[in-house]
Amino acid sequence: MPELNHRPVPPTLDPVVTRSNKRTTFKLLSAALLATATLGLGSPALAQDVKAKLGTSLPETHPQTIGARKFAELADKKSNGRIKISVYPGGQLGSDQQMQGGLRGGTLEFTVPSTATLANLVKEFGVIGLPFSFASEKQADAVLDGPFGQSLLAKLQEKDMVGLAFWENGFRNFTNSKRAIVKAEDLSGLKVRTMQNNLYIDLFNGLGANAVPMPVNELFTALETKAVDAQENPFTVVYAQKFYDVQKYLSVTGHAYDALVLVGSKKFWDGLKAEDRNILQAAALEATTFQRQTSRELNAKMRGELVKVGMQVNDVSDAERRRMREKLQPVIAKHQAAVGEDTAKAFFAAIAKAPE
Ligand code: EAX
Repeated sequence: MPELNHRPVPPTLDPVVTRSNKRTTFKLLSAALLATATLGLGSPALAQDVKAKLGTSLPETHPQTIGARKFAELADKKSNGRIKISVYPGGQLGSDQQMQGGLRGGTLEFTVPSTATLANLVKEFGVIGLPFSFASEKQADAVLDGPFGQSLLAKLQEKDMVGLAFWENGFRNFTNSKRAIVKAEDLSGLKVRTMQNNLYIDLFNGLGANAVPMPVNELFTALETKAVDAQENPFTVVYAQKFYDVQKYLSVTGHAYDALVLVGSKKFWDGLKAEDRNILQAAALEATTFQRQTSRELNAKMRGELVKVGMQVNDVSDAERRRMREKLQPVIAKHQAAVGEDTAKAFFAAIAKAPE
C-alpha cells in the first residue's frame, strides 16, 4: 500500500478552548446588537461584500486590460472596498468565446470581448464590423453611445448577459510575414487569421486571402510556426502581443473599427442589490472614458514604436481602400442581410447623423 502523503494537519482547538471562544463570541455579538439597538441605529442591513472575476483575452499592457483594471479600481472605491473585482488578463480564463460561455453559465462575472465574437450570440452586433463603415473614433463613439448602440447592448439580456459599455479596440490593419500590402491583389493566397466571426471570414476570402479563424491567444504561435502568414488588428494589439517579432510588414488599411463590450453575467447581475448595480454602472461609465482615451493615446504612439522594433509600415491609399470596399460589396450585402436589413439601415442612418 503506497505511503499516503502526510500533509501537516492544522492543530484543532481543544474542546475547552473552543467552548470559551464560543462564550466570548456570544458576549461580543450580544454587546454589539445591544449597542446598535440602544443607539437607535436600527439594525442597518449589513451591506454584503461582492466578489467578481473579470477575464480579458489581451495582455496587461493592452487598453482592454488597462480599462478592466480601472473598472475594478473604481468599483472598489465607489463601494468603500465592498466590491472586489479580480482581473485575469491574457486569456488565462479562456478565449473570448469561452469567457462569454462563462458569463452565461454563471462561472465568470465580467469579460470584454470584441463585438465580432458577440455577434455569434446576438447577430445584430455583426453590423459594427462591416468594413469601412466608421470614418473616425469620434463617429464610432457617437453611434455606439447613442440610441443605436444602446439598443444593441439591451439585446444581450436575451443571452443571459448584461452589456455595460462599449470600449475600444480600434481600427484594424494588416500585418504579414511575406510582403507589403499595397493593393487588394497583394493579399491573394495569404493565410490570414481572422476572429471567429463569419463576416471576417468572408471579408478576407472576398479579398482573395485564405481566412483561418482562431482565438487571439493562439495567434502568436500560429504566426511563429507559419501556420498563418497574416493577421489584422489595431496597432495596440500588434504591440501588446509582440506580433512584431513574427511579422515583418504592417499595412495600414483601417478596414474595420473594432469595438469591445464590457459585459456582465446576468445571473450575477440579477443577484446584486440595486445599490451595487448602480455603483458598477457608474464605475463602467467612468472607466469607458478612461479606456477610450488610453486606447487612443497608445494607438497614436504605437505606429512609431512598431517601426522602432523593426516593422516595415506602409499606408494603403484612400483610392485603394475605396477599391477594396467596392470588391467587398457582395460580402457587405450578404452580412447586412444576415444582421437584418432594419438593423443595417438604422446603423447607417446613425452613422450619417454622427459627426466625423
Ligand atoms: O478581445 O481577437 C482579436 O483579434 C481581438 O483583438 C480580440 O478579440 C479582442
